[in-house]
Formats: sequence, structure tokens, C-alpha cells
Amino acid sequence: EEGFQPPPYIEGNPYTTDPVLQDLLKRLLPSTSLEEIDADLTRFGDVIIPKCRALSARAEPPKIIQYNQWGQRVDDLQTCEAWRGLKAVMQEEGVISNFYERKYGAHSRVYGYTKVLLATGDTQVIFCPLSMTDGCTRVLELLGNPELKRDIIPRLTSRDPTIAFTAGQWMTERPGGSDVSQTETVATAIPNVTSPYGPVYTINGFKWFSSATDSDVALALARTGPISAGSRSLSLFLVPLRRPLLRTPDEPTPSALSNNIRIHRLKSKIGTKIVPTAELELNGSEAYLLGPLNQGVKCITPVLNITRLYSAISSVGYIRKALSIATAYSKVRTVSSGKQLLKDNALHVSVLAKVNLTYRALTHFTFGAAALLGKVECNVATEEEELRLRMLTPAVKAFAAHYSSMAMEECMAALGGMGYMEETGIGRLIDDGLVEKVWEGTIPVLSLDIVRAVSKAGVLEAYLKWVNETLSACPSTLQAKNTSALLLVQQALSLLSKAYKQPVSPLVTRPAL
Ligand code: MFK
Ligand code: FAD
Repeated sequence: EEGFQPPPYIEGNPYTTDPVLQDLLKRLLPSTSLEEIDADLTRFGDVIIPKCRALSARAEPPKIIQYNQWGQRVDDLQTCEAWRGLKAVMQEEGVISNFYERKYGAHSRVYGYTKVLLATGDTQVIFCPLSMTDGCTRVLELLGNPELKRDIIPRLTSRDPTIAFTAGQWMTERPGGSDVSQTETVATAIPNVTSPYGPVYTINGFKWFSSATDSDVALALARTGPISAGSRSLSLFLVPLRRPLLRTPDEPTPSALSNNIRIHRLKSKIGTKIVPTAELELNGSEAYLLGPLNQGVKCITPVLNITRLYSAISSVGYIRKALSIATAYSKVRTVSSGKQLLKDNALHVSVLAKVNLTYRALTHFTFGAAALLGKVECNVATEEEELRLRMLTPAVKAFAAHYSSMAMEECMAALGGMGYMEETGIGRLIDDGLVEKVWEGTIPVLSLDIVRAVSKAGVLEAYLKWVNETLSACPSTLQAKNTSALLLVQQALSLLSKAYKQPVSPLVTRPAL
């Protein structure tokens, strides 16, 4: 018991101690909104994050009770109180509703995604269901009939956890998640049944990954035409996970699923262990058609694009948390015969500086896309900005996922043996963060999506014009450094030229120094 005891490190307010965010917001937000947003984010860091940390520390993986004592199949999904508490905190905070109230107009995405970034390391991947809830809201905003807009959108965006809905997304099946053309789930129209929410179908099939299994509704792809048509005979459906769908606040939602949905099993995962990811059987589940028949993939892409930005911001959020721990530790741990704090040691600082640089670059990169999404959703984006967002979304998601785990490993080692201990939580961050390389599109599949995007007229030109303008606006000293960025773009162009077997217009020229 005697002897040296390592002093504990203290993580500060994640917003006010952050090396990047305040400058980023100054650059992106008008001064009229900045003051209010700055005060709100300071409160978020002071009050909400400690609340989340306390809840997160008590989180337990979900359990499934498939049969009751009478031998009846019940499929009762039991999530822990901490998980439900984290969801409620974020709903009360308006993390989803903010994006649809749009108080700060086109800047609402930057504001809301900053909260996502700040909370990611302390919330047990709660943004998995919340991001899909956000995406589902956008789909209903774009494709929903007046009844869906009246009854469902207010639930998805509610700040009251007793009535708020969350939504899941069911795309992936056993024959393929990246390529959904072999989807086995079939939807059959029920001609004599009507619903205010649209044409009624029953769905039969097997969904291989369902992460928001505790949600109220899901957006599902199912086949409505011949399998020979591949993904072009898939339609999009809104599926209730329990019936009746609408309940009053004094009628709590049962944890058991109904609507003829069975939980085959819960997934055994490397990380995201608190998220109730399951395999599901749908045996005649009622569902409502959304959007035009056989255009399901196109109709669900707003969900993909919104959740891909959550994924990018989560990858950056994991680095933020790990770097904040490593930085805090450098202020209490001594080396060199106990004479020097790590924060004053040049060699150690160079390690942290490298991670810091990755964090800065990725934060600016992802928030560039977030700012564009805000503009598009408020109908104030130019056509060029819209095209640029299309290309940037898969790029930021892939880059952030790729660099995040490497950066977190550096932070882990920056605490020495302490970093490898479960108690610091860096191991959990790494395990949770790894999934960003897979869900919502693997990195190679996102690369193919960039190729899909640039093959549409005007997309590459819009991007390159912006690169040129951005580089020309840089001070000449920076321009010289940025030539490496230029080289990268030129390399990409040359690869694309080869892929298309024709030269891709070399719009990028080295700006005059
Ligand atoms: C914590 C934060 C993170 C959030 C986590 C949430 C939990 C995770 C849940 C999941 O992982 S859900 C499953 C996610 N699955 C994927 O991301 C699938 C990855 N695969 C793809 O993205 C494929 O590219 C895709 C399935 C979309 C390919 O399908 P198709 O049918 O072969 O695509 P096709 O025929 O090229 O495109 C159909 C139409 O959609 C085209 O439009 P047109 O009909 O007008 O020509 C495309 O241009 C359009 N499209 C495709 N991708 C698009 C898009 N439009 C806009 N944005 C996109 N990303
Ligand atoms: P595959 O598509 O079989 O990919 C296998 C490998 O092949 C990958 O390396 C991939 O990059 C590569 N590959 C695929 N196509 C190509 C190509 N054309 N060219 C080159 N390489 C290629 N899905 C949902 O629908 N809803 C959910 O809620 C959900 N939650 C998830 C939760 C977790 C924790 C995880 C891990 C996954 C979840 N998924 C969910 C599924 C996820 O979206 C898929 O796993 C992912 O899209 C990849 O699909 P797949 O698993 O079928 O892999």
C-alpha cells in the first residue's frame, strides 16, 4: 500500500478544452448565432457530458428472452437502463429535433453535429439508432404522405422520451450487404387492407443485421419484382416493430417485439456491445410502401448519406476522446527521473502532436460536408455545392474511419500500460470505432460510390473547381505546402482517367505562388 501512487488525470469540458472546435465554429457560423451556440455547447460539456459518463459507466449488453415460462415465443428484448437513459438524454437535448426545427437555418447541421462529436466517446454508440432516426425523418420529410408527416415525424423528432420514436434500417441480408441485388425478403401487396400511412404490404424474409432492434419503426428494403431485376426490383417500406404503432404516454411501449417479427439471435460483436444488434425473421409483417415502387435503393439513400456523416463525425469523436485522455495524462505523468511532465517532453509531445494534426484535419474535412448538408436541407445550396456534397460524403466517411483507429492506438500507447487497461476506456473506443470501417459501407464500397458520384455530369468539375478556388485563396506560403494535396487530386484524376479509359479534364493547375 505504501509507495508511489499515480495521480489520476482529469478530463475537462470537452468543448472548452478542445483544440479545434471553437476556431472551426468561428469560421463556419455567423457571429449572430455563434454566441448562443458557444454558450449552449459550454453547458453541454459542463452538464450533459458528465451525466452521460455516469450512465455510460453502468451500461450492460442487451439480453433477449425468447420464450416465457409457458413456452410461448415472446422475443422480449431487454436493453439496460443506462442505454435507455442515454437515448432519453439525447432526445431531451434535441439532438435529432434540432436538425428539423432548423433554428439556425443552414447552420443547424454544424451545430447539432458538434454535439454528436462531443458526446460520441461517452455515449456507448447511442448515435447508431439516433442517426438512423434522423435519416428516417429525412426520408419521411421527402417521401411521406401527410398522415406520416402528421403522426410519425413529430414522434421521431420529439424531445419527450416518453413518446419519442427511434428508427432502424434494414438493408443487409445474408447474400450481401454492400450489394443488395440478391435480397431475399419479399413484399406482397394486401389489396383490401388500407392504412393512412400508404399502400399496405406484408413482408417475409430474414434481415441479417438490425442494430436499432429496440426501435419503433424501421426502413426496410424488400423485393416487389423479379429477382432478375436485381436491386431495381426492391422497394422501400416503413415497418412497425410493434403493433399498434401509436401509443399514449400512459401506455408504455412493450419491450417485446410484435408485428410478426422474431429475433433469431443477438449478434456477438467485437465492439458496440451495448447496441442491440440482432438477426430478424419477418413472417408476414405489416409494412407501408414509401416512394415509387422498385426504387427502394434510391429512396433510402438520404438515410445512407446522413448516417455516413454521423459515422465520419463519430470516427472523429473517438479520436477526440482518446486524445483528450492522452493529453490529460501528459499533464500528470512524469518521466526523466520524475523531473519532467510528459507534456513538457518534446519526444512525447511530437506523438500527441501527430494525433492532434489528424484530429484537426478530419474535423475540418467532415464539418465541411456537414455545412453543405445543412445548406442542401434548407434549400440554399448552389447546384455545385450539392454535387460537391455528393462526392464528399463517402470520402469523409471512409477517410475518418481509416485514420481513426490508428490515431486511437497512438493515444492508447501514450498512456503506457495504463492505456491498455480497460478502465481508461480507450480499448472500448477502439473496439467501438472499428465498426465505422464496415457499417454504412466499407471503405472499398465507399470508393466505388465516389466513382458512381463522379460518373454523373458536373460532379468532378464542381469538386475540382472548389479545390482550385480554395488553393488560390490560401496565403502563398500555405499554397506551397498544399501542393501535396494537389498532387493527391492529380493522382486520383490519373486513376480515374485509366478507369474510364479517357482523360479526365485536368481542371487543377498549380496556383501561381
Ligand atoms: C454512429 C454513427 C453511424 C451510424 C450507424 C448506423 C448503423 C449502421 C447500419 C448499417 O450499416 S445500415 C446498412 C448500410 N448499408 C450500406 O451502406 C450499403 C453499402 N452499399 C452501397 O451503398 C451500395 O452502393 C448500394 C447498396 C447503394 C448499391 O445499390 P445499387 O442498387 O446497386 O445502386 P445503383 O443501381 O448504382 O444506384 C441506384 C440509384 O441510387 C442510382 O440513382 P439513379 O437511379 O438515379 O441512377 C444511384 O445514383 C443512387 N445512389 C446510390 N448511392 C447513392 C445514390 N444517390 C445518392 N447517394 C448515394 N450514396
Ligand atoms: P460484404 O458486402 O460481403 O463485403 C465483404 C468484403 O467485400 C468487404 O471487405 C467489402 O469491402 C468487399 N466488397 C464488397 N463489394 C465489393 C466490390 N464490389 N468490390 C470490391 N470489394 C467489395 N445493416 C443494416 O442493414 N442495418 C443495420 O442496422 C446494421 N447494423 C450493423 C451493425 C454492425 C455492428 C455491423 C458490423 C454491421 C451492421 N450492418 C447493418 C451491416 C453492414 O451495413 C454490412 O455489414 C456492410 O454493409 C457490409 O456488408 P456485408 O457484411 O454483407 O459484407
